[in-house]
Amino acid sequence: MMRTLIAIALTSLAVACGGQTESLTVENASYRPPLVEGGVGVAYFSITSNTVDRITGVSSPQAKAVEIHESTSSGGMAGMDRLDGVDLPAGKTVTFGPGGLHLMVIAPEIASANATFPIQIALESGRVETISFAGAPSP
Ligand SMILES: [Cu+2]
Repeated sequence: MMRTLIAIALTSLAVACGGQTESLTVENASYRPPLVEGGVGVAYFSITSNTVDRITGVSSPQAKAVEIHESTSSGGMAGMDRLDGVDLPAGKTVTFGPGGLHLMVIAPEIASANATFPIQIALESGRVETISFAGAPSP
């Protein structure tokens, strides 16, 4: 009798964990290339995960490196901090945009006009997503 109860408990746990499919929604992915070769570009997007996760790494096959930054201002001085990762709460949109979180793209290859720029986002859950960023004109 006890053994049956345990079996039932384990079964319902498996259903609770496996019943929801992980999904990741990325919107407004835009990329601003550097003005000069070897410079630094910036990428913005918004991302929503339906399960709790964390961005743990960013990279691009077309750049030397990609870093996660957050803009700061203290005592009237604008600056930015480099972050190791960004938490993604379940179902909440996290926005990378001007004045806040952003991706810095170090020494990207110079792409032709209107080409998309690929950036891979690695998540703590093991998921890896490649996002195509739409090129924006240089400022
Ligand atoms: Cu930055």
